[in-house]
Amino acid sequence: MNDFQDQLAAAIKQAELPIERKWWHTATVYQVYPRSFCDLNGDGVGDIPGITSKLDYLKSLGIDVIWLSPIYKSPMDDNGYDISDYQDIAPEFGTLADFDRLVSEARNRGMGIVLDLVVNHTSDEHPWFLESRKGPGNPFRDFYIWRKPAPDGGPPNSLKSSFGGPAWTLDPLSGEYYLHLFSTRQPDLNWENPAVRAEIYKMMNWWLERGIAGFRMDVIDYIGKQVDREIVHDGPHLHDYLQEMNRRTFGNRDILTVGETWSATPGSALLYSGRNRHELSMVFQFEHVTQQWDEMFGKWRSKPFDLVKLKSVLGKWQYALSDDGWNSLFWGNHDLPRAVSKYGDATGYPAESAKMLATVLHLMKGTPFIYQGEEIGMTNVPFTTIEQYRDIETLNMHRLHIEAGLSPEEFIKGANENARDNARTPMQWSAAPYGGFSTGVPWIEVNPNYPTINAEREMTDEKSIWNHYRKLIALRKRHPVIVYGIYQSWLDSHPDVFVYSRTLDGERLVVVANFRAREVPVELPGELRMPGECLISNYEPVDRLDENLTLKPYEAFAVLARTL
Ligand code: TEU
Ligand code: CA
Repeated sequence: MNDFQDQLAAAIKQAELPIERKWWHTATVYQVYPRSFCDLNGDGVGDIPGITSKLDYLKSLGIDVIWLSPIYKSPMDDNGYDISDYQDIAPEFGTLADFDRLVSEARNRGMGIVLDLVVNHTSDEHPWFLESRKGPGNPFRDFYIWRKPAPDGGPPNSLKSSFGGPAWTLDPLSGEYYLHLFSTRQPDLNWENPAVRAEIYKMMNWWLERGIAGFRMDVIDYIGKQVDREIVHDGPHLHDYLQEMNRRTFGNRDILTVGETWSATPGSALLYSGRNRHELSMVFQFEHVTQQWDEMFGKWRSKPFDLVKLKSVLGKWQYALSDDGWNSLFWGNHDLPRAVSKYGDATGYPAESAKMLATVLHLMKGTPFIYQGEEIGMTNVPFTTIEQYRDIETLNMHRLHIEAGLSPEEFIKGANENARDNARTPMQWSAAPYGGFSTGVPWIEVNPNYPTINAEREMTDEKSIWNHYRKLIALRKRHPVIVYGIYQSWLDSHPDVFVYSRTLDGERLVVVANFRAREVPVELPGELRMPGECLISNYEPVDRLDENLTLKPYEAFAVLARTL
């Protein structure tokens, strides 16, 4: 036996330990950004009845779980991530009755609804904050984080807001500063206050009683913050709070929970999702995202795409959570650019590269998340002026960067590549006006490519991106090796090609993907060369892994072979 076989045998033994199988291991999640998904009443804003009207669409794709970005009552300073009432629905999205109907119609089709839990902060219009700002002595004062000014009258310390500028705003009423790690209208809750935690748990139980299938937890790595020590993420009590939350809310229910944790490392991911931790099902980690950002200017100045690094980051997470914990798998979400624009070739090889990316992601170990429109190959939007942008982050950053001397053209170039607005243009349903999203003028412009990129067209074409996603989702249900197989990467330093295998119960699945818009020769390692069954391909099926392959532009396929 060579080294590789030894290692593999050991790993398989580990994996065959009785790991508790969960329904969400085989599930595929679809993220809906309600504002931009489907507008049924023609006011230009997507709504809950619109989502309900598309359940059959999602069912036919094979989706099991729908994660809704926030639908709660909100002044919409950050499109709903600023909540003014946790137990009501934003009127532009509908009513609680609309929501209950969505849950039951989804359940009728075997699908669950996951809500976005935004409890690091509220809106400044939340009644708790309205009370809190009345001054020291108010029973709600300690629901938020207030500090006296520094001796010079400035902010208490140097914490910064993600959306630019200081994280502290002075409230003239009491002469104290409140903390907001996001916009000035998103004051941070004080998790050190047990009364805050009790209110949150009560609210979570109220939604659980309504039959939801889980929570996606916004910036959950921030709730243990200790502001006086300028500790924001991974504070000393973060995991205590999560264990308490688990115990007092969803712990005895079979739901899916996923934490948004930009700070996660493989080590902390095991704390969140390890089998005996009683915290979350899994977290979103962002290392493959931030690794593409500039060290100085972050996402507003992109770096050339580096496949070797991408492979090493994704591989690191696959290995780290192979025996314990669980990975989430995603390319995009409502905060990120469109996957095909970021990692593929949206102009030269849109369909090939979108399918390649889907293949690589969906055949890894973890729960795949599809961001709305990704399944039809939606791309970044070519806005040319700042007036077309809507996102508070883009607008704030525009102001700050222009003040700092960046030219407007340069800013737009960065925004074209990485602004959150790219993900938020309306879902392109058809070639009808406004892409079939609405009969009225949408709140943000539709991507002008909707006549060619739209769901109606994708669904009728057997070779479409949509049908490719559909196949991948179905494969996961049919082949345990995709769900539980041991991950092994190959050709780690190859600059153009991603190769990995998954092994379980005498089966081996090999995934080969070309990340370039040209033909790439590749020499496969001896262990991988064998005949097998092609499960999926974005060109002609390949049923033999030979020593020397020449991959077509963005070619990707997966071959399943028996090893025993
Ligand atoms: O995002 C957390 C977050 O840190 C992002 O603002 C991130 O820094 C940015 O998108 C990257 O440029 C969550 C939500 O997903 C986001 O939509 C909210 O704006 C934010 O929290 C505040 O709730
Ligand atoms: Ca509407």
